[in-house]
Amino acid sequence: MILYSGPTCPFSQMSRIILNEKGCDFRVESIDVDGIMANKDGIEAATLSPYGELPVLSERDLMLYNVYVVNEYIDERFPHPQLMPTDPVGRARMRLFMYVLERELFPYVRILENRKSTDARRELARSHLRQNLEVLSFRVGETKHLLSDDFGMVDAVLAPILWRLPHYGIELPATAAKLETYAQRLFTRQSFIDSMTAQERTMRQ
Ligand SMILES: N[C@@H](CCC(=O)N[C@@H](CS)C(=O)NCC(=O)O)C(=O)O
Repeated sequence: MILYSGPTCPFSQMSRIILNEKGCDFRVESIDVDGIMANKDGIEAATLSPYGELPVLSERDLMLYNVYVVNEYIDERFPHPQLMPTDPVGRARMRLFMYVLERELFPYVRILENRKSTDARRELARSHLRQNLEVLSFRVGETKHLLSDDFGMVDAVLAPILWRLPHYGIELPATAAKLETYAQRLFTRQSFIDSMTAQERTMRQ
């Protein structure tokens, strides 16, 4: 199994975390989408998926793109530990929550990740992301992780975004203290530590 991954791409890090949680056999191929567009073997992100986006997961003749499709495939292919809830209601709730994150956080993360974004767009993205994270903070605290005590798919989605906040120039307001505590818990998880590239490690000193 090969994960084509951007060395600073938060979406790729989500899949790296999931793979580490599973302890399965995989290889990470690093590709810089914004810069040289190819890795040392000349593999270009644009040729891996129709949208030229990372992450992409390859296993034999299967090529998967879109971080949610990739993550759910890994979760089903390697069932232990299970990162989606076992019951249909729990699974639907988690998918709904992840859809909300896709709508409320991902567009701003993409703007901040895009080296071509203007300063004005970045500033607006920072402001929206900060506000939406503050709202999210009200959902944190009743359980050890976001939706339950167990670490789940939604936690793997949030961890790379929360890790990048200082790098994005975002400081959480005091009202989001619960989110900060939750973030620190995620950062000490072994699958998260092992998922980090050298560049990602320098995003928080
Ligand atoms: N919604 C995408 C997000 C992936 C994404 O935007 N990745 C960025 C790198 S962090 C990318 O590939 N950007 C290149 C581009 O948009 O052309 C997914 O589901 O996988």
